[in-house]
Amino acid sequence: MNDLQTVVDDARAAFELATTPADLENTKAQYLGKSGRITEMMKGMATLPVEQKKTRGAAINLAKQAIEAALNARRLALADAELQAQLQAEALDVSLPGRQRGQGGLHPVSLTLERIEAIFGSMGFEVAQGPEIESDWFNFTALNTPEDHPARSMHDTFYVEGGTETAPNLLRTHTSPMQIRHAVQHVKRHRRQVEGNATAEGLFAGVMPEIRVIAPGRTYRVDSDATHSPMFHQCEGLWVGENVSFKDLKFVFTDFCRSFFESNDLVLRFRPSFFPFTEPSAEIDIQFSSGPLAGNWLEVAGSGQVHPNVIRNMGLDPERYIGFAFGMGPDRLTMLRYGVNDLRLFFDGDIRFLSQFR
Ligand code: 2NL
Repeated sequence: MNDLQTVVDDARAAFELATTPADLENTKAQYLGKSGRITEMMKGMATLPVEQKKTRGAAINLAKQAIEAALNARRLALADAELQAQLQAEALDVSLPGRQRGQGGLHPVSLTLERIEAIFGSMGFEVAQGPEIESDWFNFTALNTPEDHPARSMHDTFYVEGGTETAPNLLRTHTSPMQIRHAVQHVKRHRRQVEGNATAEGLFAGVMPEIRVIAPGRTYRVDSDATHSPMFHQCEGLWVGENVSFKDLKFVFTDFCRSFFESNDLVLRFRPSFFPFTEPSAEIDIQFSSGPLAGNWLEVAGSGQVHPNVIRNMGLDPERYIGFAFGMGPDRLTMLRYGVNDLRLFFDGDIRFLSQFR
């Protein structure tokens, strides 16, 4: 019977050495498999006399049961170890601080554009929209810009493929074309309404509602240094009616600047200037009475009374309709408002800079 005890001891030792379930099942085959040691011993009984067969068979069975018990115990132990290892590997440290969700925010120039829209909105201005790829007519001709004006050269303007009498072929150099488009639509709509009411006592048969609109957006010029970016923002404004004068421009723009900079004692200066689309024209400077920029005149916009040719290109009679327009740079307004000294910071996309405006 000693040989049986040896097999049982060997099996127990071998099972202990198995470190994975697959390992264990291979080891099992060496004892309980088709040609395993227990199976071989059973085959070996064939030659024994009947009496010995009984006792030998019973003893082998006991050994087999002992091996099976050891096998099952080891199976459970390995499964448990495997589970423990998995739990260990997937363990969560619930005491660690959670991962913060990054909070987005508007770009500083977007904040300025929203601010401009809100202030002019409160004064009854609509916000125009329009394409960034424009035609020569809307960008230059309609705005009374002469054929030989330097702004029209390849050197100053980004031209794109194509371009015919009507097809768009340049990146708009200012947002004025949006105002021309808006004005043309405004005038057409009014004419349709007048025609529709021609026989009835028309609500619209008389005076055209005033054109009062701002045009914020991206603009493009061939220019790049510390104070110029090939893409920059502009916001223009236009107010046209039968009796809109330079004093309205002064009031509207003063009110705007004081709201925008939250400074009621801010003063403005209108300096004579020239633009092809306005006559007379003026640069607008502002001066703060306190703060780091106090006492300096800062140029913030160009402006003027809309040129008669431009009024005509809107489809209106310059003998009857008159108005003012202005154009300013939201990028520069943002720099002034927040004390930013390099324009390029707005377009580098550095999160350390941008996150300060959240
Ligand atoms: C500047 C100069 C200006 C305008 C823009 C304008 C638009 C229409 C008709 C007439 Cl539809 N004028 N825009 C007028 C004067 C100046 O901008 O220095 N902008 C940053």
